[in-house]
Amino acid sequence: MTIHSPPKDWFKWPHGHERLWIGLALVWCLIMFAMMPYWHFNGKQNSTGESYAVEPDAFVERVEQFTAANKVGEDPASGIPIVEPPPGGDAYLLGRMWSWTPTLKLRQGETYRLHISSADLQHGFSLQPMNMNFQVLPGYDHVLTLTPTTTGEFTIVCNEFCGIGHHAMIGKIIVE
Ligand SMILES: [Cu+2]
Repeated sequence: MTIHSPPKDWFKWPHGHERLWIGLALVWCLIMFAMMPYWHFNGKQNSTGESYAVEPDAFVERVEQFTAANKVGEDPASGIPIVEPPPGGDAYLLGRMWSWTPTLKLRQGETYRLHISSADLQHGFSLQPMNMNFQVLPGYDHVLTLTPTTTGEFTIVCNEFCGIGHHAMIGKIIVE
């Protein structure tokens, strides 16, 4: 079998419907591109972009201190502490293979500064059913300014594949 190279004049400029579809795809790309800055300034569920460098061990220590100071209970099934941060104050959430800790108990209408980081590798914070998604990286304390507007139980799933227990990496935020 021989491989033949295409004839020298193989390229034909798009024409007719082909041109139309390329044009539509290009316009759609530009709309999507413009939406990125638009949502940054007008979206209601955006990150404020506030983040700080932190050693993973130091963050784990902060989470432990926060948990010890504000613990109100424990999940009977998982043993994960339930923590109620002071209204209007700082809350901490740690992602690690393969859990989210602690379970946070928040109050509707109060604004919290939620510090999120990872103890090991990259995880994804995905709050359901709100579908809010943020990257969780070791070495970065990512601060989200959060004001719960609805009460109920919200599930945190990890949306970055992080190993064999990834599917079981489920956390909880309770809003009362
Ligand atoms: Cu994960």
